[in-house]
Amino acid sequence: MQNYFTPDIETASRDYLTAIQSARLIKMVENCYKHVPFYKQKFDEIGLLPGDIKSIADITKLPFTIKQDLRDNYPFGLFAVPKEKLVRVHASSGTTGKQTVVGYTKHDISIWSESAARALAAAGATQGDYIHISYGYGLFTGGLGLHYAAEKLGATAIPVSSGNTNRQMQILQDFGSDIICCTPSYAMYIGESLKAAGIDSAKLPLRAGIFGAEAWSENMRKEIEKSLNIKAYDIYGLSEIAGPGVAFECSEQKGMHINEDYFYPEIIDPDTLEVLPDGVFGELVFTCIGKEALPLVRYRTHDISALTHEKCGCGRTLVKMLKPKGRCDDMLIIRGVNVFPSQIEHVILSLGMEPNYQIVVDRKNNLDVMTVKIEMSDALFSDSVRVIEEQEKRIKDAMHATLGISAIIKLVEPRSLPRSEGKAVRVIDNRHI
Ligand code: DLL
Repeated sequence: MQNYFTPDIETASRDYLTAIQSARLIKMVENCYKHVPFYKQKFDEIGLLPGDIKSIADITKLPFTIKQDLRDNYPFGLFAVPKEKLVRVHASSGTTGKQTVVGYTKHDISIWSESAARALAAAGATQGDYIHISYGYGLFTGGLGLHYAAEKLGATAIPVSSGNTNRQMQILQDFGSDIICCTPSYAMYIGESLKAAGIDSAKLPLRAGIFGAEAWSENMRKEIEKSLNIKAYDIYGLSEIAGPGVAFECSEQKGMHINEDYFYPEIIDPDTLEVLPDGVFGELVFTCIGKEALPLVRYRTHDISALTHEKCGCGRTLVKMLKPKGRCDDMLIIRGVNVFPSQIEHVILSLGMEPNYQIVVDRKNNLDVMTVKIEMSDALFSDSVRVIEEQEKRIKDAMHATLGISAIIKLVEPRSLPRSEGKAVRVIDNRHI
């Protein structure tokens, strides 16, 4: 039996969806033109008037938006509503300490919660279920996103947040969580920890998990399903567009249905910017056709995916995106946190260190571990071990303050890191997911 949250939309005809999308796009473009000076200027530059957009098919006439546009207008410059209408802001990491700030009106929180509630329902959640939320709460959208979704569904949110795995295990047992939401790597870690503690996952009521915020493979899915004795569902989202719930997996586990009545997707060739047909992988682009506070036009996600309108066995007609294959920029996702190598470089240089460094990412016990190797100057190298260790600690603290996650800092001998004749190889990602 399929469990839909909004069956009228999730199983709507293509014509009906197109009509909704067209009406919302027209309204959104007018809103952007009137209330976001950045968009008015962009539209003026290409001679586009809101009246030129008559249906969703006209979307290709609109310009793209990129992350840098959000940074250039930091923090609230792209908001289309006055402060009084905002009820929440979230933020994700930026390159030089500047975050990407996103805002929501009451209406925006409502459609985001509805979108993520569809994800919960698709994973079989109903009223009366305990939803164990181990995504981080805070500026990151994961925790609060699923939290509001659980409440919207009428289920019970358990706001555990991330970390403290012993407490997670205790709650899983004592409260009898039915559905868990966290990053897939944390799910693997919880599975291992249960095993190590001699707790049989088959005896827990837990029956499903909703995992996203980072790329994960089919093999990881199998491992998680086995170790936690559950069915594992993928969920996709990004803060700029809403947060978790932009797209979600159904019981077919073959791609994620996009909430396209709110977030209109396109796949483009990242080089030519041409729109690509169904089934062809390229860069995923979203237009927020239902949002008030931050209505981004054709936002380039840098995630590589493909769309498919093929009929889905679950009965949903919402278009699906295939599992993201990676990114077309250099952003790393470490324990669910977005990290740009340029942020790390900024910290290193601001502390007066040499500009020769290498970032190594490993996965140990199913957790991401980041090591930053930095070459010492000859002067520092000839100093005592104690001075070198103090330096390492200083960099570690600064790195933690900027990135929000800890890294292992290793100061290495001068001229010991490999030199490259072309682009420097700054990142070695040993995670094979
Ligand atoms: O990660 C929102 C989220 C929270 C999604 C909880 C799912 C669950 P950001 O921190 O802005 O937002 O990071 C967004 O994470 O552009 C992708 O590169 C990556 N990502 C998110 N979900 C998936 C997924 C949240 N299911 C960036 N598979 C996105 C692969 C994902 N990558």
